[in-house]
Amino acid sequence: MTLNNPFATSFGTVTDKDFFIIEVLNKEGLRGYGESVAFSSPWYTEETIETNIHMIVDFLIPLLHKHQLTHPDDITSLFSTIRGNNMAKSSIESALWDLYTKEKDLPLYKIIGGEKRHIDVGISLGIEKNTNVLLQRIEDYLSQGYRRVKLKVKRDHDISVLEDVRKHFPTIPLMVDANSAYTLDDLEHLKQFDEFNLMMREQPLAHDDIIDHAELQANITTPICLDESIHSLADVRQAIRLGSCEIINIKPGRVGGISEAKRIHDYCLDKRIHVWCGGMLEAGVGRAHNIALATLAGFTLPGDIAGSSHYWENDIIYPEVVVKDGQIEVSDEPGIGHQINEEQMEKFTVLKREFYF
Ligand code: OSB
Ligand code: MG
Repeated sequence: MTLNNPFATSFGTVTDKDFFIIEVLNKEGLRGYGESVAFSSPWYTEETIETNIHMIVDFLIPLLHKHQLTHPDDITSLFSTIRGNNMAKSSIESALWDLYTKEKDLPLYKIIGGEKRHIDVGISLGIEKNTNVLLQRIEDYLSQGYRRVKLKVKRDHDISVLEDVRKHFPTIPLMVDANSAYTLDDLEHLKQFDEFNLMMREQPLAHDDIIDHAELQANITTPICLDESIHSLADVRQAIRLGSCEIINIKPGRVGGISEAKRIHDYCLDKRIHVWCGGMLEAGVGRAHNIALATLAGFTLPGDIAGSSHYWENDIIYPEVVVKDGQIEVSDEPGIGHQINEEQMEKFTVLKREFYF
């Protein structure tokens, strides 16, 4: 599907997004849906669409064939014999959560213990060539009510952008995401970000680091938020213990699914660590899972969960996700609370594979 707004990060630009949907059917004909959030190339993590398909077909489905599952929470440990590949795991796990909650005839958000009926959302804006374009886009999203603005930054495209943005918007809730663009050699440069009253700075250093982040955090006042570095609750525990960050961006795809995302949420709530739900430019299925997750009480900060129309001309779900006054109203329908738009799905489908149990 082609993005309405091509998305540029410190690594490159996403214009078209390939992805796949897992559909699980039970004997009664109920269907659950999950979305892989892997990209076509391994710029964000090592996973890709193709590696996901390989993992699912050759390892994860055979595991499911061998074991009888009783609850979606059991999937994390069932899949733990396969190392990593969390996005592949999550696409199946989240589909089974949707099916399980539809079988119970209850919304996913209620079954996982969510409370909020409305969730706060922010907008994540890619790198723009021209600051005036960026300022205009910020203005647009603020006027639609989005509750905070996240800017992508990279070397040579950071301090001057922040100066311009703060000149025009001195008090808006603002944060930056570097997608690992810096190293500790940039420490003196990185200290300058503290002047802009940012809510947080997301993943400034290497995608697989928590040690250097701890050193950086000790030298700056703005909270660090980890994204790429966090793949599990174990990673969160270590990062918190080391002081590598003060905030966690939770993405179900990156941590292997809804269950692990909830475990991280529960741990952080207990430790009074703020969390929020990140995004992966999902289509409607993945977005609906993120919305359900973000209803949990510990999601205290606005998520990267924009409305369908920010991403797509036509989403693959109905109703589409709508943002009103910076909030999304959570559906009370069973499962993920949105139906599949079969016509849209069909239009974008290039390959289907079926597996029998
Ligand atoms: O780093 O949070 C990120 C999109 C794709 C991959 C990584 C990231 C992002 C975003 C956009 O920031 C979030 C969204 O609007 O889905
Ligand atoms: Mg990020």
